[in-house]
Amino acid sequence: VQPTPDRAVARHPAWLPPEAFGPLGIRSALVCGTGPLVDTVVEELTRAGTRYGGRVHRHARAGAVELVLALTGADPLPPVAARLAGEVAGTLGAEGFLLDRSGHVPVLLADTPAGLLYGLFHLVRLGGSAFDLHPVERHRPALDRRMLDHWDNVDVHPVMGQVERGYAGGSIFWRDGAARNEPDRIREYGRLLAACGVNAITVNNVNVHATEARLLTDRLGDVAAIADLLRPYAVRVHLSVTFAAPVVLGGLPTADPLDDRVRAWWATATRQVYDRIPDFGGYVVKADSEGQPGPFTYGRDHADGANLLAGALAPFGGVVHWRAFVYNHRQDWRDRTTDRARAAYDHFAPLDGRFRDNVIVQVKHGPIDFQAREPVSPVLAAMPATRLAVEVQVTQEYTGQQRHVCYLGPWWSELLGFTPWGPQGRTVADIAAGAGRTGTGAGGGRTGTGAGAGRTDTGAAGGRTLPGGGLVGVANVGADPFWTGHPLAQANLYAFGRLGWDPRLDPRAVLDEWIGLTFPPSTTGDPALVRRTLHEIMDDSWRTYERYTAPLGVGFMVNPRDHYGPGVDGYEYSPWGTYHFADRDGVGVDRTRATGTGFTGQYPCPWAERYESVEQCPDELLLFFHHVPYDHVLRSGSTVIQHIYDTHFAGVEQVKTMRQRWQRLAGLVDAAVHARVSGLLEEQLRCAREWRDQINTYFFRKSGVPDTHSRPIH
Ligand code: BDP
Repeated sequence: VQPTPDRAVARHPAWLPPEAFGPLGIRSALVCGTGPLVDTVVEELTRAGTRYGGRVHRHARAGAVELVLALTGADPLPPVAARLAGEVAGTLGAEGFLLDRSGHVPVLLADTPAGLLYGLFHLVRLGGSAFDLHPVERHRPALDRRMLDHWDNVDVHPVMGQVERGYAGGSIFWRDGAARNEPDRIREYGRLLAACGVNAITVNNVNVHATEARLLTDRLGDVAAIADLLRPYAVRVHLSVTFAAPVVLGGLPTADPLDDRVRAWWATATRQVYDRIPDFGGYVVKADSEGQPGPFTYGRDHADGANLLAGALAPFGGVVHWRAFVYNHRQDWRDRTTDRARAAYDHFAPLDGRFRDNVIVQVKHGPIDFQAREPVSPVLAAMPATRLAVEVQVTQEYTGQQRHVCYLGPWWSELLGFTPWGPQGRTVADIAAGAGRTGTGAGGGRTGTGAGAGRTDTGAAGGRTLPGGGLVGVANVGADPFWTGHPLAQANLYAFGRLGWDPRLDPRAVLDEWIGLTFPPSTTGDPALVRRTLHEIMDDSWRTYERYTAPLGVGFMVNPRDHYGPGVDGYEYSPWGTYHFADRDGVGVDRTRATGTGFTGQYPCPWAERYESVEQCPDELLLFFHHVPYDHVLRSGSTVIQHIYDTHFAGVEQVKTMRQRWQRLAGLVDAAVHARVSGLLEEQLRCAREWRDQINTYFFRKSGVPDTHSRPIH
C-alpha cells in the first residue's frame, strides 16, 4: 500500500515517520482500555492504519483482529487476552508491558496506559516480526526516571543565546522572551520522546536568569501549556528554579532554608504549581555553582537547601533534582593542591543520609565536566543512603557540537555498566536504579561517612530496593528542521532514552533500531547499504572524536570561548580548575594520594588502587590521574608522545573515510538529510585537521621528540 503524505512529520524528519509503521502492516488492531494515553495509542494506530489501509477497533467483540493491545483491567476483554490478563494483572509495573506472541494473534498487555504506549512503540520496533511465533516476553524499564534537561532560556541570553550550549537552533519552547507557541512541534517532540522511553523533561536552563525564574509564578501558564502538550505521551514536566526565588520573586529579605518565611513561601509557590499542573514532576536546582545562588550564602549546606524544596514538593509527590556539580570556579591556577575533580565528592559525600527521600542528587557522570573521556564520578559510589541520578550531556558541548558525527551510545553503555566496586559489584546503572541503597534518608541524623578508599561496602547487589534517581541528559534538540542540527545526532537522543530504559542494551543494536526507524526500508534506495554505511560511520565515532582531540583523558584543551575546536592552552592559566600541566618534560594531572591531590582516594577498591598506580591505570585515563614524561610507555606499548601523534593522524584519516562512505549514500537517502550531513562532514574534517595539527605541534614543541614515522609536524 502506498502511504499518503503526512505534512507535519515530513517537515521534521526523525524516527517513527509513518513509514516506520509499514513493516508492522496492521490491517486490523483492537485496543481495549480508556484514558488519555490509551487515546494516544489509538491515534497512533489510526494514523498508521489510515495510511496502510487498516482499521482500529475499540470493542472487545470486534471479531477477527490481527493484533490486540489491552489494559489488563479493561472490561470486557477479547477471549484471546482475557485469561492471560487475569493471570498477570498487577504484575507488569507502572510502565511495563507483556507481549504474547505464542498464539495466532499477538497480544500486548499492560497494567497502565503508559505501559500500553511503550508497548506500542516496541511493536513498531519489531516491525513484521511482531507476528512471528515467539515465547512470551515481559518488559519494564530498569530506571524509573529518564529525564532530559533543556538548557533553554526564555529570553535570549547575551552570551549563551536562546539555548545554552545548544547546537540545533533556537528553543522549541521559547523565543525572544516568550513562549514559542508551536504546539504541533512540542506534541511531536513528546511522541519522539515516548518512542524512545524518555518520561520527564525540564523546560528551562539550570542557570536561571530573571525571566526564567518567573516561570515558577506569574509565567506558570506557559509551563502548564507545555505540560498539556506532553501529557498524552507520558512525559512529565519539571522546572529549573533559582534558590533565591523567595528573594527575587517573593520579596523576602532572605532565602535561608531554615527560615520559616522561606519555607512558607516555597510551600505556597509549589501548591500553586500543582493547582495548575497536577502531575508536575518537580524542581531542578543548580545551587552554589558557577555563580548561582545557594544555601552557602546563609551558612547552610546542600542537604539543608535540597530538603527545603523537597519539603514543599513532598505533599504532591514531586521530587527535587539537586545537582552535585558544585566547585570553586575561581581557582588560583598556580595552586596545584586544589583539585576541581575532588569538589563534588568533598561537598556531597559527607551529606549522605541527610537527604529526604524525594531529593535526587544529580551527579555528572565524570568528576570534571562532560569531557569526551573522564573516569566515572566517585560520588556515585559514595552515597549509599541517597537517591542518585547520573547526568550525561546529550547535547554535544564537548563532543563536536552537533557538527561532528559522534554517536554517544557506546560511551554511555560503558558508563552505565561500570562497576565501582569491581567486577562482582553493582553497576552505575544499578545505582541509578536504586539497587543496594541502604537507608531512607528522610532528613535523618548526620550519619554519612563519606569514606572513599577505606570503605568496606562491597557494592554487592542486595538489600532493600529503594527508588533510584535515574538517568538525566542535557537535551540536544532545538528548532532546527532536523531537530538536532546534525541529523545523525538524533541517534544520541534515541540512545539516551533506550539505554535509560535498558542500560544493558548493546549500543550497536540501539543504533540499528534507530536506523531502521529513521530510514525505514521503504524510504531508502538500498536499505542494506544504508544500514551498513551508517554503522560504519557511527559505531566507533566517539572513539574517533577522542583520537583527534585532547589525549589520554587530559580533557579541556578546547577553545574557552565556545568550547569548539582546539585551544591548547585555552584554560591553562584561567581560574576554572581545568589544567593539563604540559611542560617540556611531561603532561597530565597528578591526582594520586602519594604525590598529588589525593583524588584517587575518593574511589573504593579496586579502582582507588588501579588509578593510583601509573602502571595499572587504564591508558585512556592516564593523564587524568598522572603527570608522566613524554617517553612514558603506555600499557599499549607505545610512548605517550608517539600515542598522541599516532591517534591524531589516525583520527583525521577516519573522518576522511566517514566522508567517503557517506558519499555512497547520495541518492539513496532523503536529499536534504544527505546534503546536511555532507556539509557537516566537511566541517568535521576541517576541524579534525585543526585539532591534529595544533595538538601535535604543541606537544612536539613542548617535548622536542620527533614522530617516529617522520610525518609532518611543525
Ligand atoms: C558546563 C557548561 C555550562 C553549564 C554547566 C552546568 O559549559 O554552560 O552551565 O556545565 O552543567 O559544562 O551547569
